Amino acid sequence: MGTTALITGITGQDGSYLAELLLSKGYTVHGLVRRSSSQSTPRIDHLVQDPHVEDGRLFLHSGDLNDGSRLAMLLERLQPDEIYHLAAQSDVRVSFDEPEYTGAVTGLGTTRILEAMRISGLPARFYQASSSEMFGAAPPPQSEETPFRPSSPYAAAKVYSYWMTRNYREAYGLYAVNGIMFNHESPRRGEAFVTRKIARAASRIARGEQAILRLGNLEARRDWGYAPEYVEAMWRMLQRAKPDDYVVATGTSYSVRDFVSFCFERVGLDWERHVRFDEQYMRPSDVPDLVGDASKAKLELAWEPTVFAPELAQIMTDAELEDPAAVTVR
Ligand code: NAP
Ligand code: F7E
Repeated sequence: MGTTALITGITGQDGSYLAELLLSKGYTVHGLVRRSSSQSTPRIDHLVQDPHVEDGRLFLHSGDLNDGSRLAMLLERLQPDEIYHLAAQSDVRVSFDEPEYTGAVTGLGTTRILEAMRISGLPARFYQASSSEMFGAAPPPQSEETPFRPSSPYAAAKVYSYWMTRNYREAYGLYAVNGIMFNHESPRRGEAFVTRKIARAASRIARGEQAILRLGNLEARRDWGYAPEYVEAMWRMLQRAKPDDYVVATGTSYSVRDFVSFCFERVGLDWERHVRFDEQYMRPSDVPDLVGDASKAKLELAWEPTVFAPELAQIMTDAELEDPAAVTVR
């Protein structure tokens, strides 16, 4: 029997790339999908086979992070060797509008899975999708040793999940790790996140389908990497003999303004003629500058990024230009 993995958040950006990676390694992959009135699987439709075909290795199960008994039942039934917990309310701006919901899903959702593991005695390895947002106002560069100073309900919920993951490792001996991932993007990035919003707008403006791009804080700096490379780091973390926590980042930082100029340059336009400031995209508090120090991941996981923000902007803009309708399935 090969290795079996459960991915929560399989319909999201990272879940889709991770499912591809694990299937390519011969895994059997189970994915948690929450109920929706419309299809939420466009990022993984190319992986889903007819359920009647016997040699399929990808299986989808309905379930929600708010439903602990369903999560416990699925763990009991599927007996995964590895659990990649990627599901979350992941939009920082939305977390200011919906702080209680964000805490219930992004925070308590993690505890529900860890507790189901503890009670059942399931010997699975657990990956928690921790975030550079947890560093918040802490000055760069940020490493595993940097104290957290969360600046949003999302970040506070992720800090809670980070410590619950560590607590279950230290108190109960679970194999549970935190990947502290800095921003990572791709053509599959959700359309509300700033990189995708910019790449999409640059391509639409170049095609004459849009006139203006409205943005909030152009000065914020982020350490932007390429999502397919980051899911490789997640997998490597769970292959180590001992569980530990790792920062995953490029070590470079660019402003939102820089990313705008990269995308508009790609389509041959002067961004200053098309971008307008819009107050509605400002946050009650924003993280000013994130730059990760991923030395530990380099040393212990032999993981290194190869795609940096200028090339990432090109990849994302080109994908929008080629086939905007199909972009989320690339
Ligand atoms: P994403 O595209 O927003 O995907 C989030 C996933 O969570 C989706 O599959 C979503 O399902 C699912 N989900 C949300 N609420 C749920 C609920 N109540 N029950 C079950 N599933 C639920 O996020 P991503 O960019 O792939 O990120 C993956 C994880 O890494 C997240 O935890 C995120 O917070 C974290 N993270 C991301 C980054 C980054 O730069 N991308 C950096 C650090 C950490 P639907 O498809 O139905 O919405
Ligand atoms: O914002 C600024 C905004 O929403 C980046 C999530 O994956 O990464 C992501 O969180 C910056 C912020 O990502 C707009 O104020 C300006 O300073 O793309 P974002 P994020 O907040 O960094 C972390 C690591 C995660 O863990 C999260 O899950 O861009 N910004 N104007 C804007 N942002 C958006 N979304 N839209 C704008 O119009």
